[in-house]
Amino acid sequence: MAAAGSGLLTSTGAAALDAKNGKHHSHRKPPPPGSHDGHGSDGSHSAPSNYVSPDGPEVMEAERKRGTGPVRRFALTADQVEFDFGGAVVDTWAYGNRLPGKEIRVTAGDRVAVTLNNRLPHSTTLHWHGVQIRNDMDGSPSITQRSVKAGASYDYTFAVDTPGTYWLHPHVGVQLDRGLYAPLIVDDPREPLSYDHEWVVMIDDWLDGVDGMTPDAMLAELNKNKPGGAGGHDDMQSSGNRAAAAAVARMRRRARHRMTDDPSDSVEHPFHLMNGQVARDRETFRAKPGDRIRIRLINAAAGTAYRVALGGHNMTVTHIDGYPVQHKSTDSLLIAMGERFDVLVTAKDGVFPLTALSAGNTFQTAQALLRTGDGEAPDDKIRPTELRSGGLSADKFKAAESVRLSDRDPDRTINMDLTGNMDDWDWAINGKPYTDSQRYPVRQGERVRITFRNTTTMWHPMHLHGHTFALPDGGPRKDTTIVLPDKAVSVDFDADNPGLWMVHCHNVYHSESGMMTVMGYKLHD
Ligand SMILES: [Cu+2]
Repeated sequence: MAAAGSGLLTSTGAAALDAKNGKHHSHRKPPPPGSHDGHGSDGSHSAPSNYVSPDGPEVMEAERKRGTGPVRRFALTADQVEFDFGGAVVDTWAYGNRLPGKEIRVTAGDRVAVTLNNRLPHSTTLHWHGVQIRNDMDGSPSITQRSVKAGASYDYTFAVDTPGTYWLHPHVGVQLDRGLYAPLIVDDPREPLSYDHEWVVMIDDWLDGVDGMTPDAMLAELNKNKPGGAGGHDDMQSSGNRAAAAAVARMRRRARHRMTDDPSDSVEHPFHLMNGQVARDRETFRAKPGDRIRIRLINAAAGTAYRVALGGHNMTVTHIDGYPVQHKSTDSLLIAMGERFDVLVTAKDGVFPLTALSAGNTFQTAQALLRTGDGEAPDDKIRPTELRSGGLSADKFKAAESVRLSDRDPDRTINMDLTGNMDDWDWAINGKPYTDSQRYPVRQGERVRITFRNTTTMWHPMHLHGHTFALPDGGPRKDTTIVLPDKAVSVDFDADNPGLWMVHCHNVYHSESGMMTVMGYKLHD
């Protein structure tokens, strides 16, 4: 078992190891000749120097400040399993024989100790989405750790000091689009909200194992047009190949006829799941009329934003991406990949559909039921009228006063132009597809602004690891924000968590095709 935080991992060593394990990188464009980025043609590699090491003293100092509460132990086994979605049986990968994986619930101030057992036929990692974590536990392969090899185990240990709704998933390839995800809930020891029940709801789009498709086959198909692109995916089944090709062709056709710049699905998924179930096998949550229910909505999808409503109810939004917002009541929400919304509802008497409508042009739904009384369940394809308003998005909210980022001019502005197009699938940041030696420098103590400018015709939910930025004008604190086509979004944060941190689109088919980079804390001279 690899010892976490052993102090032996240098970024150079990790990169060299990753260079040897180049199979899942084969879809990437090679770096231009003479480029300082990326691996040399002989496989040699020089990691940028003068950056904080993921397990360096600066990282450990930041971790010490998060406290030394009790250690809570968990084990997760990533395994090859079989699921049945309303009669469609698929082979896939998941954390145990369940979907989503078993919830990890701790209290702010705790230390978390999770042993990952990897029974997959591929290396993997765990990433703790939204957690301001110590850098070497962040799960970014070849940046913060070596990937955990097939058959191996790894101990993740870290303190959590901020309550909220988070989740976990791998950060290797397109594994997120299998069944590898679970909620991570950090309770507030001084919880200010009062409610009778809590309902954690993970929404997901699904293609793995359907018609022989796999996320890797889909990624290869998407990257087929790319110069120097896919090839070498010799393990693909041909039926899966054909299914992926047909889905990609439909997606590109739809994109040409799209009427709006709304977040739409970029990669077709035949199933949409709420807590691991298709609508036909929907989950039922039971409560009493008048009960107050806190629903924690988590979009764990690889490529789909959802409009979400609870039929017959208004929802009071209390938190976004784990952080409190000024409460606002709405009939529906728009939730991008990686985003979380906590809402309070007061249950009426009857049976009500909690529906997630895929925000693309395929109009599929995921559904669960809230049942507080007798009565017939609504049709599993019903679309509550509450969805008609289109869904309130996170940018319409303000941060709660307690978590509002202080007013301060940025010490540093990083411009990230989101680039690429749907036909070439050449997604990148500032025109440069991801390599693990990229660094956008910041220094500890700075107020940093990242300006995401979307030059593409697709929308991108941009995610920053290890930090919680603020949207402009007192907007909510977030770790993932929607950037619509032709729009720019500036996010501000304090550089207070040293290390090397991924910045990427949370459409996994965009990030794995290049829309991903690394923000690095410079060492002080
Ligand atoms: Cu994207």
